[in-house]
Amino acid sequence: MATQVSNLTAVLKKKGELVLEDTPIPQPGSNEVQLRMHAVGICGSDVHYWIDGRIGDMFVVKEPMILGHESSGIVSAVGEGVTKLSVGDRVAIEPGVPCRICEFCKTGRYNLCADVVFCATPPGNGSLRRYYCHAADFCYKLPDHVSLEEGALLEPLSVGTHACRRAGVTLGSCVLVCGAGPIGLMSMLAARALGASKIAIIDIAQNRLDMAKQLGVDYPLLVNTKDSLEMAKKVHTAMGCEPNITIECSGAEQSVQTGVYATKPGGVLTVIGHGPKMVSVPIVEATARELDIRGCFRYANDYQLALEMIATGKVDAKPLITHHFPLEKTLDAFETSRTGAGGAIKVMIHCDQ
Ligand code: 572
Ligand code: ZN
Repeated sequence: MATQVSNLTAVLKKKGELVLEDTPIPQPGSNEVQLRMHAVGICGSDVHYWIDGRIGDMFVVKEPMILGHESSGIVSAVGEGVTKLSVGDRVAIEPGVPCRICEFCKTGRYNLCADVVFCATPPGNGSLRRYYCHAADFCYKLPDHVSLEEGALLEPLSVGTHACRRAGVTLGSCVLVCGAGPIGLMSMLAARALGASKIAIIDIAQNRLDMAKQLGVDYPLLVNTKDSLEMAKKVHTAMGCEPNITIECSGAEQSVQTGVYATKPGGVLTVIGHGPKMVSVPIVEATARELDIRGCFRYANDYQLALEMIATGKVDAKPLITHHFPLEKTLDAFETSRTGAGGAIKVMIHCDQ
C-alpha cells in the first residue's frame, strides 16, 4: 500500500456545512497511539450536529468540529510510555477519554466525568479521517477473527450493554425495548447475550422491526396506535407477561409512556433515548408500581464486555451494517444515514484508500 501523506478529514465547519479537507497528520503524545483509521460508523448524533448544529441545549457546535466516534483503526505509531500496543495492532477506539482523577472516574463511573473529551461531541474532535491519535488505554486490541467493522460496532453495542447493565438484565429477564434503531437493536442483542429469555421490541417503522426479527427478537411489534396504554396492553398480550425491564431508546414521549404502562410492578425502566427536553410521564402510575426509572449516559467499562460478546459469537452485530462508503463519499454516506434511504440502519465509512 502507498504511504499516505495527506490526512483527508470530515470537518463540520458549521451547521449544514460538512466538508472534506486535508488536516495535519497528528503525532502521538505520551501514552497515545497514532491510528490509521479503518471504519467509522455514522451515529444519529453525527447527523444531528450536521443538520441542527446541536443536540439539545447541552451540546452545541460553536467551532468547526471533526465528526465520527464509532471507529476502529490500525496502530501506525506509538507515543512515549505505550507498552501494551504495537504498530500493526488492530484496535477498536473507545471515544470518550475522561479526566481520570475526579470522583466519578475514581469510582468507575467515568461516563459521568464532567471533563471527559468525547470524539465528535463539542468541543471534542472526532475520528473520521485517515489518521487520528487517541489514548492508548482507550484502544482495545481486536482478536484476528474480529473484523475492524465489528470493532467500530463496539461503540453502539457498548451503549446497549450499558443500558442492560443499568437495567439489571440477567438470565430469565423479560425485556421490552422501545425503538428499533441502532441503539434499540444493540440493546436487544446485548439483552439476549446476557440471558434475557423473552424480548419484545416496538417501533413505528416496519423495516426496523424486520431487522430486529432477523437479529432474533421474539416479539417485533408495530406501534400503530397513539394510545400508549393500548400499546402497553398489546405488548402484554404478545409476550404473555409484563416485562420486568424496559429499555427506552426512542426518546419519544408516547414511547416513554408506553414504557411506564408496560413495565411490571417493581420493575426497571431505563431511558437512553433523546427526544424533547420536557416529556410528560404518568408519574402516579410509575410510583404506584414502584418502578425504578434509571438514566443511562453512554457507557463505562463496557467495551471489553461488548468485545467478549462479539469475539465469543454470542452477538452478531454485522447485519446492522446496511451501507458502506469510502471516506471520499462522506456526504453521500451522511445523506443515506439521514434519510434512511434503501433501509439504511448503520452506515459505515471506510477511511483507508
Ligand atoms: O454513542 C454515544 C452517543 N451518545 C450520544 C449521542 C450519540 N451517541 N449522546 C448525546 C445525547 N446525550 S444526552 O443529550 N441524553 C441523555 C439524551 O445527554 C447522551 C449522549
Ligand atoms: Zn453515538
